[in-house]
Amino acid sequence: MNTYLRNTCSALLTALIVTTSSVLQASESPEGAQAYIISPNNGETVPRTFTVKFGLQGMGVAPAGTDKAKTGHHHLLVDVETLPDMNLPMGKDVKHFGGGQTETTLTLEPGKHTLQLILGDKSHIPHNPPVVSEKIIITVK
Ligand SMILES: [Cu+2]
Repeated sequence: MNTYLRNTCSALLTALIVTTSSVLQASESPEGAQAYIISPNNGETVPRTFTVKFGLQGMGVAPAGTDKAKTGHHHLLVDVETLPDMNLPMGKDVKHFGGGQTETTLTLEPGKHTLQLILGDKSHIPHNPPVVSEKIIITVK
C-alpha cells in the first residue's frame, strides 16, 4: 500500500471512529441506580421452567429506542462469565427485554446456573456507570 492510500485509509478510519463514538455514547445513570433480581433468590433451587423477576431502583424501565434520561431496558445474562463490553451495544449473548418487560420465563437444564442483569439504554449500550445486578447462582432440579 502506498503512503497516499495509507493516509487516506487512516483518515477515513479516524472519521468513522469519531462518528461512531459520538452516535453510540453511553447514557448516564443516576447515582445509586441499581438493578437486582427479585426472584429467584441467590442459592434457590427451582424447577426446570421458572420465572425471573427483574428489579430496578433509581431509574425507570422504558422500551429500547426510547430517548429519555434515567431509563433503560433489562438484559439477562444466563451463565455468562464475562460482562459484555460496556461501550458497545449488547449482542446476542444476552437476552434483551427491549419491550420494557420486567420478568421472563426460563427453561434450563438441571444443574447450577448463574443469572445477572444489566441495564441498557435506548441503543442497548450499558449506562455510565453501568447498572449491573449481583450475579446469583441457582440450582435447577
Ligand atoms: Cu437491549
